[in-house]
Order: sequence, then structure tokens, then C-alpha cells
Amino acid sequence: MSIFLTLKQSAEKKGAGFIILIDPDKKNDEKVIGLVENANLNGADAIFVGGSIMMDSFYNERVKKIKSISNIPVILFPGGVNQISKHFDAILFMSLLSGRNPHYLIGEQVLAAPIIKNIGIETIPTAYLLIDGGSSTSVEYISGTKPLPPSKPDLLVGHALAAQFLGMKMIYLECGSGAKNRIPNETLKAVSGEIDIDVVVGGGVRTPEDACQLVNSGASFVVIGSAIENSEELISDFASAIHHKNNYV
Ligand code: 1GP
Repeated sequence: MSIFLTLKQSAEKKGAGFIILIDPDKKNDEKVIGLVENANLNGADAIFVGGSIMMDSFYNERVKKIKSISNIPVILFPGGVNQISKHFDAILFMSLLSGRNPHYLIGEQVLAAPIIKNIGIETIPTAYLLIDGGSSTSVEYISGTKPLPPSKPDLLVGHALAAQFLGMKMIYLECGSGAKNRIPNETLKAVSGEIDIDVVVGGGVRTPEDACQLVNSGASFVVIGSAIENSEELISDFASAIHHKNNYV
């Protein structure tokens, strides 16, 4: 079975999927092994690997290390075409649909496609919607695009429906790593209530209670990066919160 279907089925069974984001950059070099071992032991469903900018040249070594230790799927959440590697189980084949920069709508994808074909890894077509989380984000700077305002749910619904009709398999609602505010419950409900494909939520989710509220508001997958980079011991609490919806109602 494909990685996508395995993840989808597991999320349906558990209430939602818990995804750990690892930024394979220099700053996390000493944490990578601990994070992956902890993810294996404490019920994470997959690891996303990605970041906006790498500050040294050891990205590939770190990805290889993550894959060699992980018991769960390791999926590329790409910051750019330069992050493609044969060590991944799958890649989120994303288009930054919230933006109007053609390079991130289709340019990077054209450069990436032949390499992915050559390597032969699974692609998961994903619409990436950047949402204003109250602080400026690396994605905004690198892509030169404006985030969508969470106070205009109709705008988000329009983008999400367009993604569904274009054949995307998932919508990633992203407030940016370390965002001040995560997506509001009501905004998420407005989007998830209108579409049939899976919603991935990430950016600024700091507590298991927040993660549970997102699941109760329609998230099929919740991505946690900064909170567990800072406190690895939270991984098991996040797993219980995400896998048992209504815990915190
Ligand atoms: C960023 O959505 C992810 O792309 C995770 O964000 O680091 O804020 O958890 P955090």
C-alpha cells in the first residue's frame, strides 16, 4: 500500500495522524537521533523533514541518519528542489497555492519532477496554504508571497476547494514554524467543513490541548515541530491528544 493510504487509514482509525517535523539543519544536529527514537517509541505516525534554509552542507547525511533510525515513514516536506533525496519514503509534492509567485506555484515542481521520476519515490500532491500566524515567517520571505488572513475564512475555503478540484490529495494549512498564533478553531472548521480531502495543520501548535482542539475542528493530521524540539518529552502527550479526539472538549 502507498505511504499516503497507510497514513490516511491510520489517521481514520486513531482520530487523526501525529506528524513530527524535523528541520535537518545544523541547529538540530545533536537532537536528531533523540527525536527520531522518541517518535518511534511514542506513537508518532510519520516524520516530515524539511526547512526553509540550511546553514551547513550536511543535510543529506542528516536525512540518511533519520531514515536509518526511523520505524515510521520519513517524508520530505520540501523547502526547495535542492532538498530532494533518495532516502525519503515519499515527498509532499506541494504547490504554494495561497501565493501568486509562479516559481512556487509551478516552477520548482517542473525542476523537481524529473529528479523525482529518476529516484522513483512516491509523491503526495499537496496544496500548501500559508496563513497569517501573527509573526513573519521564513516561508513568506523566501517565497515572496503574502499569507492568507485567518479572519477571512471564505478566502481560505476558495483556495481549498480549488485545490480539491485540481486533484490535490491534501491541504496543508500552515501558519509557519514557530508562529505566534496557530490557526483558529473556527477558521479550520470553516475550511474542513467544505472540503472532502484531508487537512494537515501546522505552525504554532504549542500544547497537546491545542492539538486536540485542531483534531476536533477537522484536522486529519497535526504537524508539530518547535514545541517538541524544545521539549522532547511532550511527544507522548501530543500522541495521546491527537489520537483521541474529544479529550480536551
Ligand atoms: C512548520 O507546520 C510546521 O512548517 C510546524 O510548525 O514548528 O511551529 O510546530 P511549528
